[in-house]
Amino acid sequence: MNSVAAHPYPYRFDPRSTALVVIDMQRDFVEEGGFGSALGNDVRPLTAIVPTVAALLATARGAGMLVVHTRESHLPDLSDCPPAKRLRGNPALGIGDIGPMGRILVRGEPGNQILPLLAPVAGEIVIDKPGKGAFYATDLHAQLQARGISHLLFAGVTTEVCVQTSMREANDRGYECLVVEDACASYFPVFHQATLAMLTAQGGIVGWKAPLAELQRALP
Ligand code: C5J
Repeated sequence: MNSVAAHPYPYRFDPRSTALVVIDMQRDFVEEGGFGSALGNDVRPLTAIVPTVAALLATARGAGMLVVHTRESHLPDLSDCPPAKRLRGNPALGIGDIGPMGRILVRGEPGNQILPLLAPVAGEIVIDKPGKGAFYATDLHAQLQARGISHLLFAGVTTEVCVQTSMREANDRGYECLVVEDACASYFPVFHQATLAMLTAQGGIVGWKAPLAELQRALP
C-alpha cells in the first residue's frame, strides 16, 4: 500500500486498484475562444492547470494506473440533453448551437475534443457523459468494477461542477476518492477553494485532497 500525506488524514492506495479520472479537459471549457469564454468566463484559472494535469497523467501512467478521461457531451440530435439543461440561464449560445469551435458540447465537434497535450493514449478509457457526473448514464462504474478498481484520483474542470459531482457519485458507489487539488480548477477561484473544503470536511465526508507533489512523493 502507498500512503499520501493528504487532508484530512493519510490516503492509502494500491496503484493496481486505483484509477485517475480526468474530468472534461475539453477545448470548449479550457481554451480562450471556446464556449466557456464565450459565456463570459475567465478561462485563465483553467488553462493554468494544464501543465499540472499533464504531469499528473505522466505520474499515473508511470505508476501503471488505469486512466479515465471524460468529456461532457451530447448526441448530435440532443436526445440525451434534457430541455432544462439546454435552456438553463436563457443562453444566447446554448448546447447544440454553432459556437466558436463547432456545435457546443456535441460529440465529435472540435470544441468537444480533449486538449491535445492531455490526449488519451491507447488502453485508456474515454467516457462521453451527458450529465455533470461521470457515472450518470454511462458505463463507467461497470468498467471500473470489471478492472477491480476501488480507489479513484480526481482532476479536471470545473472543481465545483463536474469534478465535485463525479466524486460524490463515486463516493456513493463505494470508491475511496482523492481530489488532486492543484490539478483541478474553476472559473471562480472562491468556488474551487470552497469545494475542496466541503469535500474533505467532517473527517473526509466525500474523500481526501492532496497536491500532486504529495501524490508523487507517495509513489516509487
Ligand atoms: C460545467 C463542467 N461547468 N465540466 N461543466 O458545466 O464542470
